[in-house]
Amino acid sequence: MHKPADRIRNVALIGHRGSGKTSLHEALLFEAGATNRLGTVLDGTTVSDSEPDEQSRKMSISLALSSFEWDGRKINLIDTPGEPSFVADALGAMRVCESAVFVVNGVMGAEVTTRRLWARAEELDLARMIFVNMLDRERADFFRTLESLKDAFGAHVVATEIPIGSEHDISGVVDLVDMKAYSYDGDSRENCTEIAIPDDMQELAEQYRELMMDEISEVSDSLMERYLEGEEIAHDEIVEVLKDGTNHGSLFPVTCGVATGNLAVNRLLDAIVEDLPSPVKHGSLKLPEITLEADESKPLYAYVFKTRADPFAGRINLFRVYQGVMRHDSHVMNTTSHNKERVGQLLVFSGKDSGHADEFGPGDIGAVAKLKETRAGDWLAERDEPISMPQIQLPAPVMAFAMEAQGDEDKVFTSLRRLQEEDPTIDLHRDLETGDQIIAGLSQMHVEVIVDRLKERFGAEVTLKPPRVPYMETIRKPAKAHGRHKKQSGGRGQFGDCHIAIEPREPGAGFEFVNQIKGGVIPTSFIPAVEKGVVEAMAHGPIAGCPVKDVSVTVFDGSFHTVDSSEMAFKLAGSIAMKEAMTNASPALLEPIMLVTLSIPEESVGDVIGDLNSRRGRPQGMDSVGGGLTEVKAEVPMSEMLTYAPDLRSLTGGQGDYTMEFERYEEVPAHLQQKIVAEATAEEAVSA
Ligand SMILES: Nc1nc2c(ncn2[C@@H]2O[C@H](COP(=O)(O)OP(=O)(O)OP(=O)(O)O)[C@@H](O)[C@H]2O)c(=O)[nH]1
Ligand SMILES: [Mg+2]
Repeated sequence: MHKPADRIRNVALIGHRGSGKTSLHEALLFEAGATNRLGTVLDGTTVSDSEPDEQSRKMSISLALSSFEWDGRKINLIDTPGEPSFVADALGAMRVCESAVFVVNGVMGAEVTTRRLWARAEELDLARMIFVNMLDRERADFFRTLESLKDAFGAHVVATEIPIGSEHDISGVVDLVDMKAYSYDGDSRENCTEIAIPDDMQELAEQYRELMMDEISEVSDSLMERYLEGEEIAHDEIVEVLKDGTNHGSLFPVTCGVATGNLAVNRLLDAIVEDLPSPVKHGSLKLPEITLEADESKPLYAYVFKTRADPFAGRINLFRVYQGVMRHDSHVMNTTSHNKERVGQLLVFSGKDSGHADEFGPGDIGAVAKLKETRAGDWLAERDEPISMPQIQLPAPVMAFAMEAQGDEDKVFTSLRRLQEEDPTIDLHRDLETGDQIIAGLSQMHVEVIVDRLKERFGAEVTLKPPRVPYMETIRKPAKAHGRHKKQSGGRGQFGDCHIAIEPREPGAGFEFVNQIKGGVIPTSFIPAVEKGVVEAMAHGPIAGCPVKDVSVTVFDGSFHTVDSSEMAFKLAGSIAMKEAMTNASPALLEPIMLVTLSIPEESVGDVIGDLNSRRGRPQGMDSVGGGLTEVKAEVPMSEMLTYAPDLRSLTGGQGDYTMEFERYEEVPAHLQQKIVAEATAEEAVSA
């Protein structure tokens, strides 16, 4: 039997790198009785950082699902990585959950990844709660963190509890709904005792309860009136309105505690089942082709959101059932590959182990092993009918390395392709000019993790060459051009003729092709050929031969010949026109700018910033984060950061650490353009 949909909670743990998601996941499992000991990230003994590289790097790399029962509900809890290189998994998890618990470091407040992912959660319409973690740390401050959360996410962020004590002396929490206090002793499952609100906290608690009531009354007109008139509001009504506001994204309750100390984690568990929506409550999924309801009597539709490549167990696919029931020993259709798949064993992950399940009902999340042609992004359904999920926008893999396979090349490439199924932000391709095999990811670390996994899991090895900067080109003003391809040398001639107008688009808007041909001056069947020619010309910009982006191209006139016109001729005409148009459109060379986040000892801040300045870096702010460390953020062109790791090491006596991610493209300063053009031309000469 499966769990009824209204008894399910699908929850993603989201937040900045190192905010304590994995530790909280561990504590929630322990508290719910799904495990019997509290593993730690430091010892590499948590349930969700189960991969060897996650344990050695002390960070999450892939999402991890755990399913367990609490208070008669089934909670599917997904731990996600905070490191931006692995954001695909955080977004994948958010896509299939109704709600997210944002885990925030009580020293650092609302950090950059937390803010970014909050915006994505908003787009996906997720119910959200916040857990302010690490309150036992030096310089942690719940109230300052709360302010930073309100600054970042607005007034509807509302504390429903406040901590008792701070830093090393944190001992419990006051519940502002019930006005009850709880004290914690040790980290065992029975560590929580109800106590009287400490005298010296009475006033603070009253004050924060009032702030909470102000916000809660905002979302209910009937409650607002009585609240303003000074009427006592019944406890149940507060709870109901809080739940409703959270479900509809008009309230974001903030709770707090210490994940590694299992402090107040039991209360978060209660809040998850009580305040966060079930799949039924959250409503149906409206897709362009069909609306899916959490109804078990309707045909099955399940969405695969994660594929894991295991060298021994084969492929494991994680899916979310949106409608109907997924049964073991059954057959389903993959609506993308149009294959019939046999569903053998269904898997459920709970704590350290996985077990078998007979079926997963609507709203539930589960796993299946050994499907042949199914991977993340596919739908499994009863019938092979077209169905799509709105695409999640993923960052582009800009950090590209040429690589060389060591030993068995076939093994390297099949293994790489399997890792690519796990992570859609990896790009593998061959550089057509140099013939190099390229592997690209979101950061150097991202690519290194893939190369390590290749070796660890599949025993396949590659060496990386130094990365190359993916320069691009664009245009700054509109231009028109005429392209004509005509050949009449015996036999059948060739004739293609088109007029195009091009204009710049917003940065990041991409390529657009508009057909404004009237009266059939170019037959419709040849228009795609013109576009093809245009696209081919855009592969090599007029300045340095780099790909061209963010351009709108309109074909508005032309002519044809009934006998001599062909696709090839129109393609050439399109290409000729585009080359000329780009030259006249004030072309510009663009370089990728990276957002670099450094964590360095306070005493080396001056040296590091001086060095960043010499790399054309622009500091964006810094924060001291405790432990004698300062976090510095800066925007720096990628070309200046290719071999940064050893330099940072020597600037900081080995103490510094950094991550970087792609931010945007910017024009290369004029005085540097020449050098880049010269290098690009030299490279072309070598490979030619
Ligand atoms: N003092 C203290 N340390 C904590 C707490 N929660 C987590 N930590 C520590 O902080 C570090 C990061 O914790 P993780 O649980 O790995 O954080 P995460 O959010 O999963 O990190 P990523 O997966 O890299 O995004 C680890 O060393 C934890 O032991 C806490 O409440 N108090
Ligand atoms: Mg983690």
